[in-house]
Amino acid sequence: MAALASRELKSWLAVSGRAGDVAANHKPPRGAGRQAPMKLSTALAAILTVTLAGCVSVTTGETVSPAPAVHAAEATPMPPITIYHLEGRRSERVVWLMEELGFPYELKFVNNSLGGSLAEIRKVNPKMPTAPTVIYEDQVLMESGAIIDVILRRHAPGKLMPALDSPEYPWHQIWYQYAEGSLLPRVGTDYNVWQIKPPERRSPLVDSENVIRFAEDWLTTHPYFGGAQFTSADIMMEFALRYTWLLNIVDTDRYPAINGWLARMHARPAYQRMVATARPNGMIGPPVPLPDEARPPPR
Ligand SMILES: N[C@@H](CCC(=O)N[C@@H](CS)C(=O)NCC(=O)O)C(=O)O
Repeated sequence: MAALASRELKSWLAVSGRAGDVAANHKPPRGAGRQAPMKLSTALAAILTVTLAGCVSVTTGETVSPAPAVHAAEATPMPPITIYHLEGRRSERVVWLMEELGFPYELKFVNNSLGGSLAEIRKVNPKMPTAPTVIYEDQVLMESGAIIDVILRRHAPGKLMPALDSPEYPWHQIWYQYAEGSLLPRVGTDYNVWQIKPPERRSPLVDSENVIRFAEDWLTTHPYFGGAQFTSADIMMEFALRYTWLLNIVDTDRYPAINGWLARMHARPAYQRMVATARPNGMIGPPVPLPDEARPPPR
């Protein structure tokens, strides 16, 4: 997606024209530092960590320093964070998460200018200027999935993910990783290649249609990607599928379960608060949709 994103940025810069002011929305604290009761799942994780501490490395024979115990069971107060943001892009995931949890955050972006917002990101994260970039205590964080995981496990344990020992947990994890690990790379690759040279037939390998169909099949039998409840897997998958829909990589009418799920995600009050704050002018610099004739017919 990096190449795709860079190409998009060129067209964004070409079309955006004006750079507005850096929007800095400082939200008042809402429920920061709530304590949650210890869950069996987090207790098991702590026990496992303590058990594994002090192992001997098989390859080197050296004693591995004991790992500090995991205190995932107790929520530590959420520190102030600053989210560096591009309107309509992955950084929305972190804003949405904060709205779901009722945690405060500062949001930085240049209104209506993806190029301007990216310039702000470069100031704090020059080596890997991607959105989201998050200032968290004295660290500069990136990778939306990692940021969400850190916030949930440290500051909201037990929320927005199934219990570790529940049957839902493995599939929650699969979908959580699938968004960036399987879906978007294949969609991005097909989009880039098909723009240059529309294929005569579909690849026999897993392609963009496969990864979307797999998600559709899951949603025909489960209300959410995490199973019965809304979880952070839904937050990860929403951008992946919404953006995929904009690329016109498939005929979206063929995926009613995804369409229904997207509508439910977008109706969530926290999602709507995110849109009002983080996408005040709508989708800035939407990607150029693939022409219908550039994609092969469905299997
Ligand atoms: N896997 C990363 C992807 C980050 C990423 O590529 N973000 C895009 C925006 S959606 C970006 O910053 N693009 C700017 C560029 O590639 O120059 C994540 O989930 O945070």
